[in-house]
Amino acid sequence: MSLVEVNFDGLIGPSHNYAGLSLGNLAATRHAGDTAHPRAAALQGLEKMRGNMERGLVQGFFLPLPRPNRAYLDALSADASTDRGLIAGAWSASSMWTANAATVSPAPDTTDGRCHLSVANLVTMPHRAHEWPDTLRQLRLAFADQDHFAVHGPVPPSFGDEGAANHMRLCSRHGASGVEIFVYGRSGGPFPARQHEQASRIIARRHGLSAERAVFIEQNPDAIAAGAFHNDVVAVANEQVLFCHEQAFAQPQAAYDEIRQAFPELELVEVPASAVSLAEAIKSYLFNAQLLSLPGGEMALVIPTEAWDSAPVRGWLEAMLAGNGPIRQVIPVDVRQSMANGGGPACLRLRVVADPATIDPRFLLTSEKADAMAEIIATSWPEALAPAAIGDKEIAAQIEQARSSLIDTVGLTELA
Ligand code: SUG
Repeated sequence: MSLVEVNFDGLIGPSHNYAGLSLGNLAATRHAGDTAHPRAAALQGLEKMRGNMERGLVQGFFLPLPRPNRAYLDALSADASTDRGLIAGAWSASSMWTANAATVSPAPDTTDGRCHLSVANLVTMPHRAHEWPDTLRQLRLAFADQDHFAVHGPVPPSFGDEGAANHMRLCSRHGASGVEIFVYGRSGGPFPARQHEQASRIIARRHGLSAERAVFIEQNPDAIAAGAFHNDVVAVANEQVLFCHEQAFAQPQAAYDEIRQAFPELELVEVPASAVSLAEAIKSYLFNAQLLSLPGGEMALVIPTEAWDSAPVRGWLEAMLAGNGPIRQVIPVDVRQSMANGGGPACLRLRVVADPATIDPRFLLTSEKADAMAEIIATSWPEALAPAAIGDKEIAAQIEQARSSLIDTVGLTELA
């Protein structure tokens, strides 16, 4: 059996919009009220997937969840007088950010030798707290093979869990056993701390990670206050490399020491605030990058174009590439529609280390499937969606029809 990293990107749904629902997510707040472009958004996301597939990596995807979420609207007893924010929450396409779908512990790390996935409860933000039941349905389909996978329900509330966005894994290579780093926040700052320490500890226990394989680190409260609402806005890891901002963790030196004790091969690539300020790191989303091991063995950093366009970030990246560090390539991608809601290349993907043959093939991308999806998106995703249109019956019907065409195309009729 050959274990490889498979990135599951969330296909950006036809209801993608800018409602400004996420307090503490500065990009989303800045773009609140803008007209969104769901078609362009989905095509941008699909191009990112296609790019990684063409680099020789196995690429998976998850479908957009049913939106508007009619059961949720019913539960809210929503009517014409209902708060616009609640209605927008039922329309949210936020499941596109699959780094928040689940936390994944690959088989080599767990006591029972299976890959464990826990769906994230996302309890902190109302518009995201109703994602998990439909996300869980997809996880249970994609990873139905119980010889290889164990799919868990959410951590009980009120311990907030936002999934892989607050989890990193260090290993010599993806198929080898690793050390998992759980990053949590403490409440008390101006913005919510979305990942509760107890949620992280519950996940480590239920996934069967032994004490030496799990490290718990507090996120820097200043980073949360500056807009790093998830750890993956200021840090990313791949194999032996941890790439992070010097202000990512509450006590950086103690954090590095603890990580190094659990994983002595650690290669730390730390960006100093003197080169890229915390504010610039968060604005440019330098760290919300996919740090990938390419089939040839090189490591590449897939960054948003916003990061490449930032003078201090570009300066730092060029110096890094000229040096002899472990990251040998930088690949900018255009995911501007998602970025405007605070979702960069890393937010859009969930990493699962597994043998692709054990995954339901309907969730794996091929170039034929990508072409067929692009066709559906180009013909049925709304070209534009303004906040005033949220709640409109005809647009709701168009969005539902668009999703159902996609379901037919990929043959995932269980999700209809
Ligand atoms: O939860 N934005 C998402 C962005 C999630 C990014 N994910 C990672 N960092 N892994 C969030 O804040 C904006 C929705 C709105 O305002 O309509 C939103 O939900």
